[in-house]
Amino acid sequence: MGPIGLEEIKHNVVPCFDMKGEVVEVIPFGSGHINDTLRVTCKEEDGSVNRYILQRMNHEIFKNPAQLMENVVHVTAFLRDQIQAAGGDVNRETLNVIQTRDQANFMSDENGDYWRTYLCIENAVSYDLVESAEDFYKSAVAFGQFQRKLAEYPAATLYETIPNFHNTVDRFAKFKQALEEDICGRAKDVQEEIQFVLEREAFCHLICDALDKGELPLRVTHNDTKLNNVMFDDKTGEVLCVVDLDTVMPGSALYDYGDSIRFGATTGAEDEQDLELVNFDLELFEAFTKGYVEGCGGSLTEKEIRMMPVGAKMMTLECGMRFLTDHLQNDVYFKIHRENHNLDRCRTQFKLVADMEARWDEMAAVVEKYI
Ligand code: ADP
Ligand code: GN1
Ligand code: MG
Repeated sequence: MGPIGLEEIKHNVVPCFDMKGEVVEVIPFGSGHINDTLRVTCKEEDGSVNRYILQRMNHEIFKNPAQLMENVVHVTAFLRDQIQAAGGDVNRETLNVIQTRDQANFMSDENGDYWRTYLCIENAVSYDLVESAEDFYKSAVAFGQFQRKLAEYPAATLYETIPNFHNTVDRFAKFKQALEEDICGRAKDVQEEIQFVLEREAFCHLICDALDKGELPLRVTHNDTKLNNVMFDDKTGEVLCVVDLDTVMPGSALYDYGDSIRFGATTGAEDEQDLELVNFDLELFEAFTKGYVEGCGGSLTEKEIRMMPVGAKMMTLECGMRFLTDHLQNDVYFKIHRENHNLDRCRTQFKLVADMEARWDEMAAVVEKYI
């Protein structure tokens, strides 16, 4: 996808959506690795301000934007009914799709780019780093509740927006293929990281095998539960909304649980270059575990809870492997902002995996408390 031109968007894309008022500002927004996100501010004649989140969907990653938007529209409608029944605020507690002026859920432009718009959740923030155990705990409750709210969702009607998204065995195979192809000759410089993955091939099977055998239940999960996909009220500090619904698909609760741990139960940022600053944090691990079990409201099975350390390590290893694969493939998947950015990200993930392995018994003891 090409670079983004704000003026062009203002004139060619924004007017296609049913936004209220005159456009006064269009600015880049957020720090997601996949879509291009903008915030559009409009002013009405009476002075009231309306804000929207406009996104250029990454259609190299999400091959079928129409199916993806169908998922999002159906899932958000389902959530909206529950929020309404509970007397909540439907404008702030779920994403709301703003249609185009001809009532479509997204549009494509002459460059072949796909666009969609959400109502901007007002007076809300998301965090790129865990600032307190309390916030992390709250995000855990929110992700647990999110999964619980979707427990009755007709899973068979959901499109798989990225096939095999958290199939770690498949991720391993794709990593090996990228290694064999080594299209930009980077493999020679990352031998230590490559060995780290190869030594853990057997581990990659644990969740896939348990799902195949029916030992773990398939649920409707979010699949991308990093902390910056949760919006907090900027005044009360309470969680308002889970965003980034592009990967809502059938999956394991361990994916949601584990992905949050990999991003949040650490003392360093995902792309920290000084690995001494990146340590697995057992206190944050426990805060999240407690919140997630509570948020799921007793719906997790004993096996799911026992396997939580596996989920945490699996999602961390898988993500590191995905960053390394992208580094070997010349950075075509995750957005990068500097040289070797994906390699830096890979290294933090592997540092966390190594820490988890060293503290495995302590992790097992923590989750045991919540069975
Ligand atoms: P990506 O897939 O690239 O991660 P996201 O959908 O997560 O894109 O959006 C990027 C960021 O934009 C989020 O982390 C969040 O901070 C912010 N954001 C997304 N949707 C909204 C919304 N409806 N209202 C306010 N902020 C939002
Ligand atoms: C991407 O979209 P975003 O930035 O919330 C990625 C996740 C990774 C994460 C790593 C669709 O999440 O799977 O875990 O980056 N999303 C997709 O930070 O691939
Ligand atoms: Mg995101």
